[in-house]
Amino acid sequence: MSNTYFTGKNTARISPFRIFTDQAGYHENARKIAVMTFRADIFAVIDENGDKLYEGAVTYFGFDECSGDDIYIADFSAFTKRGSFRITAGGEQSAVFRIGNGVYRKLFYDTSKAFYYLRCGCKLEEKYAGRYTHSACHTGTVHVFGDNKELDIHGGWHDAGDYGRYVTAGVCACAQLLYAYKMFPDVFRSLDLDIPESGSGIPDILSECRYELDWLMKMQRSDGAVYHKLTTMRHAGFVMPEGDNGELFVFPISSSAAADLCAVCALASRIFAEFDKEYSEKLKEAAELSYKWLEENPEIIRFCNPIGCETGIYGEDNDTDNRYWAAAEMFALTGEDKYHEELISLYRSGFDESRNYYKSALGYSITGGLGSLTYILCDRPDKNEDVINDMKSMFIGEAYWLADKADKSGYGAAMSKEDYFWGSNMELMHHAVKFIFAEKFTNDSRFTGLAEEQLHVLLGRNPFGISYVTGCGEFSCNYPHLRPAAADGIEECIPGMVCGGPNSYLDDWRAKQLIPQGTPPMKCFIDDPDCYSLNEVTIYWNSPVVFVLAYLNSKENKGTSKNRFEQRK
Ligand code: 9MR
Ligand code: 9MR
Ligand code: ZN
Repeated sequence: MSNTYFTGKNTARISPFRIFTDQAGYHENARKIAVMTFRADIFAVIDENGDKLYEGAVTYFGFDECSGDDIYIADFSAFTKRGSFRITAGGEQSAVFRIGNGVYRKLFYDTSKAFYYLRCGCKLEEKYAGRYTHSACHTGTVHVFGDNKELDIHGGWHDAGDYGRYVTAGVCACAQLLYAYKMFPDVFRSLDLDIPESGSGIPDILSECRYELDWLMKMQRSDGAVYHKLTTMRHAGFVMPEGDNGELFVFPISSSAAADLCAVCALASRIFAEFDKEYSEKLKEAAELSYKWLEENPEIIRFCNPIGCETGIYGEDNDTDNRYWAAAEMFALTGEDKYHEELISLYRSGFDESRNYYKSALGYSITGGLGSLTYILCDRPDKNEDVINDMKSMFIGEAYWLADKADKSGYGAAMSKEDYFWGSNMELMHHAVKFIFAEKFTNDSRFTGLAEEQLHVLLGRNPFGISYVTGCGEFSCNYPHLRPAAADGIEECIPGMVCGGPNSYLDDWRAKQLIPQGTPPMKCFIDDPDCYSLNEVTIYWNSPVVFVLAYLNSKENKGTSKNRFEQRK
């Protein structure tokens, strides 16, 4: 019997390279470390003709706990020539990588463009999608679960490898993109994503966010409550999105969804004010409506899957962080005292001690950090300086703790064993984002370059020498748990998709079958489309990568204003 849920493709490949580098490359003045797991005395940097351009001594780093590897290091930081190179040592070589300006530009384009490929409810035309076209999907009537009502709600991004659309997940991704824009507007002003809205005078990343925001606002009820998700009862098999004909439902409301929707609409309202007054006003009204609903419903309303529904839950057992974030965004937008007071009061006494870390977490489920950052960064004259300083020390303290982890890791990852759970690459990238803010808040050079180091791990400097972003590098993920990728018959996966990464809990049956018990956490990965707890993709794993790349590109622009942003190639 054929099981449509199982591709059964054997896609496991072993890297032909045994020296691990970032496969996108390195800025010329960056610290440049390649990692190897075998002993050699010297290493060399070679160019495309195989000519040796630099030599150095290999050093022994020590044993790395997360991977179980003995680590040897090739430090070629002093090599600053621009071009394409490989590292060689002991008869082995690395994948090709670049050094110079613009090494992350194509990736910035691809990871930002990924959201377009996940658009739901519209046709993806060849003009914008190249080979990855499909006709409009999920445009049917939507039933309100447990009610006789029907709604016309289409749009938004597919969440992930599945075709569900979930409010809290969508909000998180959208908010992180909006923050990226807010922090580094320069790099987004020149980022043309080749989407239908390109050339409208609004930065493409904002138009992409608007596609999601429009859908999110449709998930809001007229009383301000917000449906938690819109999916079929069960996940589709490996079919193209337009082939998923299961009946669509919006499922019950949750207070996290209402608070998150309020927060992202308030944030977007601030940003869109510069481009489209009317839209900004509409977003503000949506935010206010949900905030009012939150005030009238102070108790948490949790989401649980109704019987028979098997799609993602995104359940949360606490909504204080979501309400805190909403208050912060409303204060930033309006400056009104009532939001300010609510924010300060939640900050001071809303969280019990075991949940203090909620105030710095960046989502998807715990969003307090987004609230804290908004408060620190918004320009309102009457902010409470004590609270600001306290919030900053919280982020800085955490970043020092993460920096220590990075120092101890042979691969330079600010991760401990426990961090390798479902979506560990999100954790890795959130840590990168924390280094970026710590650098901004302290000017301590200890943080400089640490965000980049995390990216290097994502892009190939890891025990498999695999780049976890599709289409990036000679050896990269190509078989993610992504329905269109499995169904479109095209060998090369849509580029720019960030895979979840190693997960020591092996949360799906196929991963359990393929990966032996006791495998070190950092090695609990396989690029197999059936292992959804390892190599699925989601919008909120892409968004922090876009943030980090925006930061790096913006840093580069500042350093070398002469070098024009060559969009893609
Ligand atoms: O494809 C689904 C994936 O997107 C989800 O992350 C995952 C967990 O909710 O579920 C996957 O769907 C599986 C379903 O839950 C059980 N049958 C097999 C499906 C995937 O092959
Ligand atoms: O990213 C989510 C992960 O943190 C959870 O452990 C996991 C199981 O609940 O669900 C993940 O989210 C999936 C969602 O439920 C359905 N769409 C795909 C998401 C990524 O795998
Ligand atoms: Zn769709």
